[in-house]
Amino acid sequence: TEKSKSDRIIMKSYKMSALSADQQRKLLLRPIIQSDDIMARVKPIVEGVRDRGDAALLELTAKFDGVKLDRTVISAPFPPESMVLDDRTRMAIDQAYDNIQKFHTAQLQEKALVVETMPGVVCTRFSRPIERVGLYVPGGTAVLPSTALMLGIPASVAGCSEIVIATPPRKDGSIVPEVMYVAHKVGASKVLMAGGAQAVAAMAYGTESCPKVDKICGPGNQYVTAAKMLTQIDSSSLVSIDMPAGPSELLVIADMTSVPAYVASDLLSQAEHGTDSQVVLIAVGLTAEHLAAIEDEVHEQASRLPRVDIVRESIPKSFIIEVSSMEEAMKFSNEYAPEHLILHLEQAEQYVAQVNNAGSVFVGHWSPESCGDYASGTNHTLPTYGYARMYSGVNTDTFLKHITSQQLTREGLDAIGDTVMRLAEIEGLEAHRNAVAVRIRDIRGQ
Ligand code: HSO
Ligand code: ZN
Repeated sequence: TEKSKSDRIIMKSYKMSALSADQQRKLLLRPIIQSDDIMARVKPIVEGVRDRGDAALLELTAKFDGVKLDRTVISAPFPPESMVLDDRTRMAIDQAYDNIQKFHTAQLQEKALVVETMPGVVCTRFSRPIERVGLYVPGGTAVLPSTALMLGIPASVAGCSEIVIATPPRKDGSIVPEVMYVAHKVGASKVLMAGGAQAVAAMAYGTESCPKVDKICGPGNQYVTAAKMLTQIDSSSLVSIDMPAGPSELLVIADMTSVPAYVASDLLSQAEHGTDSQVVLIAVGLTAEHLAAIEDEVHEQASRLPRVDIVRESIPKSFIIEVSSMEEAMKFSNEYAPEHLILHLEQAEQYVAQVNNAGSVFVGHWSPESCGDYASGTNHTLPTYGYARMYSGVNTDTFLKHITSQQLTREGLDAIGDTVMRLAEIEGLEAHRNAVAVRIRDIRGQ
């Protein structure tokens, strides 16, 4: 209605000192991501693809994406005409690619770790790529080549031999050229033209034309997330996933040195992702005028956005908390464990040491989240929903396993033997003890 169109776009606002412990705890919660209802709808889709492969996949793509395809997969080498881009687009993708590749290559620890724990007892750890990986690139209204970069680059840097990129086709049955170009650059072997739970199922179980993968990574809606969780717990698929994904979120900590227009622009950049996006502003010792200036900027900038309808829903669900010290701000932020944390602070870099839980941190007034979303080098596939407490974002290690090895010399075994035999005895595992004892007898000539 006309009225709602002119309504002020405003975040909820609290003062920390006025909130009870219980109210504070409620503000840390996110909306529920996995309802039983969604699981119940996803299960038959996953089972259909598992049991009937490509045929089921084609039916589901017709049903959900409204396009009748005659095949499910495009295999490399991808036709040049599928990735035609204008120069500005290609140059932007190339620069982002180079930065992301630099940062993810630096994460590779190519040399094995070798530690002699006791004389004659050498333990090593070395890494190997996960052979076959499936990368989910969401489609829908938005074009998301950035997600293809953020998943495809670490997979290629890690050395995965089969990279499958799944993304829903457009109405004309084609895949957006930007995603095809990235698929080509990262050395993907296949592009699966499917989205949703059905794409996840195809990669988890394999179909006639889609290879079965060992790990599935990437963000997605609730159906995609539900399918990832379902296939992961099904031992017959033998597949793992990167992390549980929920709606995007951002927490900004701002003090009096912050620029209202910058703060507002950052909040909105995250709020435009979806109606369920979460944005939080922690205002540290701001005057009423400064806070009002930020709120005005939020309203004015939001009103001019093409995605204002999304922001109109996400911003009123978001909130501001006024605190009087950085200590309070950091405490709340660490408890909230945001996917993204922006420090709009004087000497912001001093506070990085106090960050314990966050997916990725943006330090100072000149570091908008958008740079990390697209091109600076860090990954944008990050833990949401408070999972930043225990998960890392996607990184090169996501696509590797670490294998350990050990080699003992005769002297090494002699030195450690009694310890192992005693521990085996305590556990009542005689065969374990014996594996050492038969050798020790020879060494010690008993
Ligand atoms: N902010 C998103 C990533 C993204 N932004 C993709 C733009 N494109 C992850 O939370
Ligand atoms: Zn973003």
